[in-house]
Amino acid sequence: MTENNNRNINHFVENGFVVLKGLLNKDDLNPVIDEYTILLDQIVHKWFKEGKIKNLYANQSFEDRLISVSKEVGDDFYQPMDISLPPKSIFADTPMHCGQAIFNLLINPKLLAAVEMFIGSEIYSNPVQHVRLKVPEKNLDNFDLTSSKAGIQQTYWHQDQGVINKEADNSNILTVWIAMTESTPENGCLRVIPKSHKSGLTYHCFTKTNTGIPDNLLKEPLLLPMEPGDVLFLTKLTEHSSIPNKSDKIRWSFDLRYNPIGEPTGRDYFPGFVAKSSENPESELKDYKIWEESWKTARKKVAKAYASESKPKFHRWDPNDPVCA
Ligand SMILES: O=C(O)CCC(=O)C(=O)O
Ligand SMILES: [Fe+2]
Repeated sequence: MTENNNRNINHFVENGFVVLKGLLNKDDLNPVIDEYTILLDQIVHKWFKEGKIKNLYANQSFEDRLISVSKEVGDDFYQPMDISLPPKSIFADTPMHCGQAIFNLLINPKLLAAVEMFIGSEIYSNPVQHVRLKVPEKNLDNFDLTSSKAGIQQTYWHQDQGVINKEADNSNILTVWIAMTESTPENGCLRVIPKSHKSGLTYHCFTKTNTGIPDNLLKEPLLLPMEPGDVLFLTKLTEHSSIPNKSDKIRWSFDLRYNPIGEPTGRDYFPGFVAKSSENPESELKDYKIWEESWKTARKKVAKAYASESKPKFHRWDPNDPVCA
């Protein structure tokens, strides 16, 4: 283990987070940018044909085009671009994106080598994973921190353990947050409460007026500006949120999660896979089509459960607890 690795692990253990600057480079990120450019083009053409949007915005860059489309369709652009099903209503036709470039990102060797430093060599890709495409706040005409639109607007204060089910409370889940664009105090970077992971699980509220950890339970936050390719590692107990995007551009990131193979993921109705295993390398998934298929199978099953009222749970909190009043 190098001195640098030791320093990073110590920072993570002591503070609950660490940023590995420049862990990924253009060769890692460009295939994802290309895949999302094609994805948006497909969505735009479909919606144009259906009369949902008035223009193709064909000459615009990915980011400008996304902003133009979002001005017409609001947050409808988000779910077809996310890399997971939503933690709410799921139907047989709920869209999501399972592309080759995203799968390659999930199993990126540099990323997994870093993950190994924190959770060991037997690595499971946890299905709690999202793209964040934060549009300029001024474009959001129904901005609402309680509505949990954490994919496209400011994210409320939470611990990742607070937004999964209890069965994974003993799982060593690691959050891996990847900056695709720069992430700044102006465009809505992340903030964390250093050392908050040492105080256990804080109460979370999901009421009409209150979402996430109530302000009075929080300490001093630290802003975390990041450059494209920088990767942030968080413990499942580190309190974090993001600030509003006051800029004119999109703030783009992915957050992935990994845990040691065999431990509950906290969303057992969604599929994960073995990303890396020194003990059993043959069990590593290499084919993104199998990954894509596993999400389609899960969607069918969960949509059926929804239709029959046996809805899966996405957290453990009681909105009537006095702390949420
Ligand atoms: O990017 C964000 O605004 C929120 C990310 C987050 O909550 C996470 O990575 O766990
Ligand atoms: Fe989070």
